[in-house]
Amino acid sequence: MDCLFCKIVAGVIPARKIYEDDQVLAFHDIGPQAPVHFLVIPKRHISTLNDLGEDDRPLAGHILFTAQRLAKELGCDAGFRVAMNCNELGGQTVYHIHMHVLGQRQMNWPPG
Ligand code: D5M
Repeated sequence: MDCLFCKIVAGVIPARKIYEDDQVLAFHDIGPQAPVHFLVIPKRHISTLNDLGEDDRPLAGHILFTAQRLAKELGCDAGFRVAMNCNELGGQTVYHIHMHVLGQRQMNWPPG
């Protein structure tokens, strides 16, 4: 198992978990870029957003709604940002898809 986030799912590497169910896991980002910064990942290994298939539509929706619910629970009612980086040009560094959720500071546009 070479994937860092698969190791977090398996409990081999610790993480500050926020939520998990049979399909997804949410945990705090190790290098937070905002007062609230967590990641929502599928438990199943999917390398990049380009590897999501048609059959993954329910999973993609579940990731998004998990992000929305947890953002609210962590006090980001006033606003937050979600981001998914895809491949090197998109700024992806961990090749197991993850939705970033950032909140409790003013976000700017465009992102870097
Ligand atoms: O984002 C990858 C993100 O993963 C980045 O914000 C750091 C985070 N990260 C890396 N290792 C860990 C561990 N061990 N725990 C929690 N968070 C972690 P990307 O979109 O691929 O650039």
